[in-house]
Amino acid sequence: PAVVAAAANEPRSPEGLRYLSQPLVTEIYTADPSAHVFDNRFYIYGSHDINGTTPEDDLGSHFEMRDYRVLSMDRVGAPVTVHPVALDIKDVPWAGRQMWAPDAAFKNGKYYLYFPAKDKQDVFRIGVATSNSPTGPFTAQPQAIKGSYSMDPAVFTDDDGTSYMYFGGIWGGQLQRWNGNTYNPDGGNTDLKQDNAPAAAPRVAKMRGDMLEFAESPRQVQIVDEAGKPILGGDHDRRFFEASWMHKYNGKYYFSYSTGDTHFIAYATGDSPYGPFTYRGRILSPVQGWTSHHSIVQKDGRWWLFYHDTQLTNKTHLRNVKVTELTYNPDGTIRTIDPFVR
Ligand code: FUB
Repeated sequence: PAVVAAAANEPRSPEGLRYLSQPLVTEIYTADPSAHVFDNRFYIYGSHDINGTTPEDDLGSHFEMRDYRVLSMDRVGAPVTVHPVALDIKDVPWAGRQMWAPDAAFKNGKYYLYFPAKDKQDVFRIGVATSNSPTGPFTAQPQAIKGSYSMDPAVFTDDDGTSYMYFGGIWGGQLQRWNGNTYNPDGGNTDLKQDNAPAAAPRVAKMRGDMLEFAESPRQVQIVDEAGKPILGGDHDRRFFEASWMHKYNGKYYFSYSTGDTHFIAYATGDSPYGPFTYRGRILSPVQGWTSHHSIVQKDGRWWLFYHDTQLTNKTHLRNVKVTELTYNPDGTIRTIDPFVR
């Protein structure tokens, strides 16, 4: 009977489904987890969601985050530490509002926190802050990274030590307003509005050795179908929306991302960090909540998918980070994860 009672008390979604995994922490709201392993411990760099006053809209104005908190744990299932504020918007001279999904890197004996925020002109830029500790506090550079724009940075370091930043996101992320690398204020609030043309492309730029600036102008990342044709703007089930992530498995580059309004985490693979990447399928089916954002990291020979949903609040802007194991098929494809137990 005790077991039956425990099952009856198990949290369920508004549709009555059991969740695949439980929130890593409940004392603060967390989202957009970029997980890394430093010194054999997981460090999770994510958004720190707050309940602001701005009404919900398609630009994500209700995501009004103002600081970052780092989470850490020795292994999946071990206690999670919620570290103090790592970076506050008041300490970033160029930033105006909305500290969205960050990422981090370790190089040259230093930790780097990469974060997007709208500047004083309300244009998204990406900044960098440094620390001697993986949990901060981080000190922001006085200006955003030169030539950076849009949001959702993900910094990947290849086996040869070269680091690349992937970034961008349409709709509230403003990527549709960037023609090449030039800002077009008339670019609108959604996408390129050309359903039969290639979708807006995520961007990639090699990082300078000091990790503080780009070493080159951002390039467009091509995502193509099995026939080598670009994924089109109208293909909402497969086209890039936001939440870039890069990892390498068996020598292949896996570029993964959110499809936004269709709520999948999808992936595409290639032979170079610059792409092109061929669409391969879905990593994560839609979670509870509008946004989906993830990271993939290996520790002790196992692969982990960090993601978020809105289990704690059922409010799209008050999310909670989760983790579950990710597995590959023998041909290198990733088994799609359902965030609910059906
Ligand atoms: O958290 C704010 C934004 O929502 C992120 O930058 C996107 O990836 C989406 O999760």
